[in-house]
Amino acid sequence: TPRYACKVTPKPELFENEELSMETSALVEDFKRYYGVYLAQDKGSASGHYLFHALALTIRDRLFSRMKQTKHAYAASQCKHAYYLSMEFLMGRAMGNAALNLNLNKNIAEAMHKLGIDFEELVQQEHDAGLGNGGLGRLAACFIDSCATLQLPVTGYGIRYEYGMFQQGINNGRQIEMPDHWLRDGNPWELERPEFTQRVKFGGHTEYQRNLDGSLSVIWVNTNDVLAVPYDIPVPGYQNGTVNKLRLWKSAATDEFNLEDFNAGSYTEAVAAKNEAENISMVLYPNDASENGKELRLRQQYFLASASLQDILDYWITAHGNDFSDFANKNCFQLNDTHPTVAVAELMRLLMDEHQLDWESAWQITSNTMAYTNHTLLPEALERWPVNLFSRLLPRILEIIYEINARFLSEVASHWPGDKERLARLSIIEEGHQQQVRMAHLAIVGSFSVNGVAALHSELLKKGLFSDFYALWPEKFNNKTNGVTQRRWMAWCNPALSSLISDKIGDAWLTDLTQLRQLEPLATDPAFQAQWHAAKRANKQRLSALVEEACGVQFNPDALFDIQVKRIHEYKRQLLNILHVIHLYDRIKRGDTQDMVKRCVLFGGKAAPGYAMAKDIIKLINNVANVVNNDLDVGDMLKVVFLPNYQVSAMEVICPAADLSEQISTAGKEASGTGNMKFMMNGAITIGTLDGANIEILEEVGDENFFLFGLTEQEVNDMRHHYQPREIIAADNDLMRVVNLLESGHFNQFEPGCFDNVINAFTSPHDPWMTVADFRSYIDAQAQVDIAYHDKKRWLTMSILNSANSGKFSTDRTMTEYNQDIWKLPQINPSDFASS
Ligand code: 4GP
Repeated sequence: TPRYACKVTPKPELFENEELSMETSALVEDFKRYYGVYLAQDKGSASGHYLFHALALTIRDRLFSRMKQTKHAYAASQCKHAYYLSMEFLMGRAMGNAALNLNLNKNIAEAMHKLGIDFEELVQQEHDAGLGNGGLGRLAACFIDSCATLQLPVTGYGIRYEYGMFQQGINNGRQIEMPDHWLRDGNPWELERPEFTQRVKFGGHTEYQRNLDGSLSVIWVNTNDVLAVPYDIPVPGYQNGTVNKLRLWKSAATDEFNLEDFNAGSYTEAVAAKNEAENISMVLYPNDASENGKELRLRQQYFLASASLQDILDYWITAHGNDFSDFANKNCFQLNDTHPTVAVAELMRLLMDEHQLDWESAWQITSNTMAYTNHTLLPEALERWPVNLFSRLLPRILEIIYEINARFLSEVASHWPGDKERLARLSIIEEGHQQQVRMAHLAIVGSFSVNGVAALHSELLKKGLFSDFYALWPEKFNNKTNGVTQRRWMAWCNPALSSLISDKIGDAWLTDLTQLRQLEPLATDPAFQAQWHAAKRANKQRLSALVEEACGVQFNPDALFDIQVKRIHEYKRQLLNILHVIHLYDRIKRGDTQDMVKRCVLFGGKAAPGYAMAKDIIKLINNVANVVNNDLDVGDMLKVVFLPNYQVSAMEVICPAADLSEQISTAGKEASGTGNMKFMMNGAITIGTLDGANIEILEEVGDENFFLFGLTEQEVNDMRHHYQPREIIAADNDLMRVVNLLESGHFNQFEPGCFDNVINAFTSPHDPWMTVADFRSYIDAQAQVDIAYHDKKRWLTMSILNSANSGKFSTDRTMTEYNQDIWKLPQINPSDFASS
């Protein structure tokens, strides 16, 4: 799999003959010490691995010293703190971002140059931290970046998976999965904190115990405990002295061996049994927006919730003893989807069983500190756990969930007397041949805030999925439209465009993205357009080089770069995109190329290993690409690639180079999208449906700067009942030709039948994604794209206006809203607190 390159500015030539500043000299000295002493290397060896580590350790010192100061400031101010609990943090690479946020970019490039080393190459040595699947995990990473930049006391809690998201290879057009042992070469950014190790219980049973005062308390006994060892990763704010913390838990076995085995002389077997404990943090489940119904996954969820809450309570107790009266005023937990929701019951357990609070006080605290974010409406992603699994793995937690449910249902019954059906619909426990715990219900009942991730999505939650809860507690529901951090997604990954922008409007946009609006008057300025075009073209060349290296296909930087990168999922409709590609191919073969522009179409994304249809779609894309790219009639009118192993560092090269951003999900299915925002910021124009945050992008940029097509969410639902794709195909000659090509086996001449499943799916009246219904309007919108791209000036105006109007989509705005409406944290500047 290729390593994705990302350019670093400024170029070393700038520093010839300059005196080294103090900062740069210190970097040189530290680097030499790490390289020569700590890593014991000499000049001759110069392996990239050691050079990278020496620089990482040099930077890390500067991060950790600020992290200490930040921690001290939070403690001294006794301020409220929020915790972002998430099973995924898709961080990507850290070095470039750290250099930028510490304002050391220039000094490091200079120091490395002095030593004859290329900073850019070192940056590319770093392995992506792929501890997430896609949108939800990358969002968490952008959130903590913005919180640090806003100087908000927020800590991330997650799992330190030994194996992150798998590495994707392509073999004969099909996805193959390879393990991602990202820690193999060591992770210089983390610091192990064994002194904060926690114990997490599993299994066993509960017993009642009479206390000295005659009251009863519950003890959870005979458990198989697992240790949770924390590793801290610094999260630097943008040039502001704040460095927050991401704490990731690794599981470890306790030293208690199975004594029977041990005494029977089975020492080795007893030691080997420790594996079960260590497995908990072994691997990230590679499914996005779909069910992970395995026991190990529930273990992971409880492991994260329990270790994190115990850690936070320990910290509280150090300062306040067993007095929890102010706890809810000083702490807030944001649950990233239902994955960490078992925290609701776990906090109850800890407060009651470990710290002797009564139910009412514990519930007061829990229900005033938990807040839940939903990230998808797809029914297959709604987590449910079998009651019998829960009772075997977490018996005490299940008892508490039952009690929460009983109290909740009595509230429902008094609100809607006699409404048995509603009671069944709302219950945390789903009845049926196998009882299940509905995690979303537990999350809503236990939280004071419930939010969706874009305006449409939050409305659909209220109208559909959670309508009964909305009727009961309308005040809990709110929207927080997603964003992305412009530090990584513009400043770092697109230096060409960023320096052009900063030259014109200054660099305040780095912490206030709405400043980009100042570019609006320049949108039609010919000189500015020429510079914009030059920056975009350089980025397109950079991507072309990557494509050539990874796929052996040449992208012409003057062609339209048409890009769809995201997880492969039927609702995202990569299929619709490839149908358009086939249509273009068919037109070229017919000689109908009037008004057609040269296009380079790039797909990228991983399919969940068990998702057969998504894997077939990857195969189809590759087969079509193979035919198109090797057809002499097509030439460079059309090129198609599937770029393997799409990941954060790949997007850093891709989004600055995009002209057209494909956001073409079936309306009502994409909760928000965040790739759409990265593309917009970097001056790509969206072709998209009225779905998720596309709607808000369209609002910001105006319909003359957006290619809109497709059914609305309402229309999709109305049409469902009388959907006849075969009739639509028969009535549309272009579509008919596309389907004929597919059915005739044109793209699978030596693999007969290999696309039957795909063809059957999209031609079925039951196709939930209604691909055929949107074909005509998509093709027409694409024709408009061609017309616009022919007119270079018009296209550049649109491109500049997209970037200029992307201010809303910074996570700085998103986090400010979470803070104002949910967390209510003060901003803390570490330099206001003397450090010790
Ligand atoms: C994703 C949604 O599919 C995407 O629309 C959204 O932008 C992102 O969350 C962040 O909110 N959902 C998931 C998931 O990744 O696993 O449910």
